[in-house]
Amino acid sequence: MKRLSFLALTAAAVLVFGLAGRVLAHPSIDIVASNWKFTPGTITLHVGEPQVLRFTSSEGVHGVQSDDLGIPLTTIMPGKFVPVTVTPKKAGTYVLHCAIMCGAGHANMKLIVKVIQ
Ligand SMILES: [Cu+2]
Repeated sequence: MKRLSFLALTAAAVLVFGLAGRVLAHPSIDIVASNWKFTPGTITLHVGEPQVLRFTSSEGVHGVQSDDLGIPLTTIMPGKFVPVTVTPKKAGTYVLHCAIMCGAGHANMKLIVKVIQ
């Protein structure tokens, strides 16, 4: 009996925290911009699964934007994280170029987003 209630409690806890986790905190990926790259430079997302991208900068002001992925123009600055929630609709490889002119390496600064099923 004791063992059964322990199991029931564990199952309830897993259910509650599992649901809360899904609702309150989508999985997140930290992405650090610098002169002139994103780290990591490639991320992988899944179709239909919300994901929080937390952007920050270790050097300079940069930006991201993607109409295809529903990412509004987002300024990335040192000292703070900017969360952007993305729910990809279509599989594919999306190349996000830095959206804010940031200097000599700006044209080559990109984040590759792979979306898979
Ligand atoms: Cu730039």
